[in-house]
Amino acid sequence: MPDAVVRARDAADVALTMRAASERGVPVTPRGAGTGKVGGAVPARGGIVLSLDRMRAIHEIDRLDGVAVVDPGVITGELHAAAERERLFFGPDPNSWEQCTIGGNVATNASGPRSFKYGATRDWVLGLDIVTGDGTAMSIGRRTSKGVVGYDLPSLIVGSEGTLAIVTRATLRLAALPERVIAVLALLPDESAIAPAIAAAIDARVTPRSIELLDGATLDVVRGASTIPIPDAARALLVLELDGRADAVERDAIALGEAIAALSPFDVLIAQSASERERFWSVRRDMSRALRRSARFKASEDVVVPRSRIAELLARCRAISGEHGIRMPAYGHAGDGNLHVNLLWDREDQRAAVDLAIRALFEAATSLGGTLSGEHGIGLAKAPYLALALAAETRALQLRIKDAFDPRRVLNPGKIFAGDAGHRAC
Ligand code: LAC
Ligand code: ZN
Repeated sequence: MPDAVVRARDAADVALTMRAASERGVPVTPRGAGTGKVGGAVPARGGIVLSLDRMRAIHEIDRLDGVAVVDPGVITGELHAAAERERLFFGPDPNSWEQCTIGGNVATNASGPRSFKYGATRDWVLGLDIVTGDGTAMSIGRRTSKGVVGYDLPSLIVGSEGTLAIVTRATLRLAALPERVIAVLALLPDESAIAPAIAAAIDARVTPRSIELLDGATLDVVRGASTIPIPDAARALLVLELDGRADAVERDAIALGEAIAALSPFDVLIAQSASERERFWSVRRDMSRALRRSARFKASEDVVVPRSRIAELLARCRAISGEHGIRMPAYGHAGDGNLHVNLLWDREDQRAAVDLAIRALFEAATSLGGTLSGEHGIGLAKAPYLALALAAETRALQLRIKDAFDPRRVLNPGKIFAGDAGHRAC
């Protein structure tokens, strides 16, 4: 619980709060919609929760510049809709897009299925208005798509999880709205076919916007409830989504389907209608809830590896799962090598085994050339593991950067660096 909550109405409220807190050394935890997965918005050291939920105006959608200017409390889905009304497109699509906010997306460099083609939030941020830890307000970055003037500060703020500055306005890039979207669903006989299937798509000169995966352990959980028949022999499911001009997308979907069919004994399905596309996605979207129902406790991880190593990571998950007696189904954004490995358990006394399994998972991801988080960030939950991914000198440099923005270290203490809280079940 915080000691106080400030619901800022504008950047002046944010600056005033930060000046007062910084002078007195009071912790401030910025908060958007609170949908984050690693406890980033939890006031770990008490103090003030600074909520940006009242700052939710879309100031501009500029067709000619291809730019949106928005408040931090704007819901990501509202920005998608506002851009689409102008036949424009904002790429990032974290799964919580109906609730999460742009400020939180900037804080975590959020992304989702579409990042395979469109990148993460960082790729869509041009400029930011920020308030630093000592209450200084400034504009950083630009409105133009190009610009090389000094250090790229917006890129530094994106993903800094509220530890450097608070975003009070964002200038975002918009693209042209794709005319048509088609989904392709493929079942694979084993996990070693995942990376070749992605390579086959690229060889066919097709860039899907999404390449989503459900692994064999996940399929075992969802098989009964799935709207798509999933044979027992299928050990991986891919949902690939293509977008662009209608005629090109239709041709690409066929080329992609043929390329993947050559690797699988199962039929490749192409969604012919919006409702069929929705049916493919419902298998993926219901995943988290289906897994949640299948055990008393669930922790959801977010590791990333080079996509060629996905099968090895899944094999390591199976070994870790066997060793610690914790079920570990995985799903996620295969095109980016970004997997949500879930840990499912039923008894309180398995907690120690879960912690060992999580550490082993992080060690597996880093040893395969990957890292601790693809899209959720480090926050409170993964702070104890930071040293697995960042060397001492890198951590020291990052803390010196923090001190330049937040000399009293009042902004979101306990997050990213000072890992003193265990990983929480969600
Ligand atoms: C997802 C969230 C957990 O991809 O990132 O479903
Ligand atoms: Zn995800």
